[in-house]
Amino acid sequence: MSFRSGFVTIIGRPNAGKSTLLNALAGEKLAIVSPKPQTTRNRVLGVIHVPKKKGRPGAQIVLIDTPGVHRPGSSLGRKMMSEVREALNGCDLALIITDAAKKSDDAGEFLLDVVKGTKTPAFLLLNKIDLLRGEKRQLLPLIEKYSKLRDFREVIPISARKREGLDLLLDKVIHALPEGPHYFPEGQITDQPARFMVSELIREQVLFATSEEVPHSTTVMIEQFEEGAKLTRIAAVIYCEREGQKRILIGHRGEVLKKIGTAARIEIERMLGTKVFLELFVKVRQNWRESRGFVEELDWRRQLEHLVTAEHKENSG
Ligand SMILES: Nc1nc2c(ncn2[C@@H]2O[C@H](COP(=O)(O)OP(=O)(O)O)[C@@H](O)[C@H]2O)c(=O)[nH]1
Ligand SMILES: [Mg+2]
Repeated sequence: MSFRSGFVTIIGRPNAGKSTLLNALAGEKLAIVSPKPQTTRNRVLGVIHVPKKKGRPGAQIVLIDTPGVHRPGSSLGRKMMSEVREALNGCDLALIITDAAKKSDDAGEFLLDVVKGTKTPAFLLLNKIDLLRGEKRQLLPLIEKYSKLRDFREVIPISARKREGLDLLLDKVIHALPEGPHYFPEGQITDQPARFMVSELIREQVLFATSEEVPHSTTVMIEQFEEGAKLTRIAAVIYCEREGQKRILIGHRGEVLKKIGTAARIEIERMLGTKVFLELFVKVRQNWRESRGFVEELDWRRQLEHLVTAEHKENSG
């Protein structure tokens, strides 16, 4: 049996458990997870290296976690949905994931359209079965609804959080993949730069510490990132859209910001394996979500381009 590899996109509504599944399969925290919809704003890539075993070839699965599928209402939303379409086009397999424990499955026309509209081979994953308490019959209407839209190669009940059904899923995914090369070197598990993952870990703590419109109105930009052998110095700006939100983020006597900073620092230290000195600032940038230029600036792929161009200028000037 020869080596299998391919790109596998995880698609679903906000909160279905896409990022939880990515982290569970990758065995590492690559994407931040929260109970709030639209936690994931960018495409997140996780590389899973699967050793060969009896009856199964070795494989490399390049998993792509996407922002939840929703009807976009802003520049940020449009950017998120174009990330979804881009990830879906040209991948080898799509994992359509739904929250099977939700009373009314509001799949959203938008998701159904996306599912219907692609010819990419797909699995249907019924997630959160740990919440069903054995009442698997509840799954039948869901399966019926989705099966009307298109053919699914497999329908697999899972619990991403409790890691149920994931071995079976992994086996099925590998068998659905074509023979292929190692796309990434052994040992590489993501394409996200540490700098970006740091900004995500800070944003995750903002999501936990705030509510209502504040999480959606917030974004994080890293201003300083100096990695030393023992200590990493990081300065980051949390952008929000209004003065009132800034007051909430800072809190009485700076308590909220302090809590965010401490919790984020612990997570960042765990990821980087060094001590971290973290400085956080809060700034207002009105309607940043509507600003195409700013939304583009937040994209780490764009930021990388800037870094490369700046270095190039320095070297040549
Ligand atoms: N009970 C249960 N909760 C889950 C499961 N998978 C995800 N969740 C929770 O659902 C919420 C949304 O998860 P997340 O991965 O951020 O969803 P995403 O928006 O699709 O990426 C989080 O609170 C998760 O802990 C599961 O299998 N069982
Ligand atoms: Mg997510």
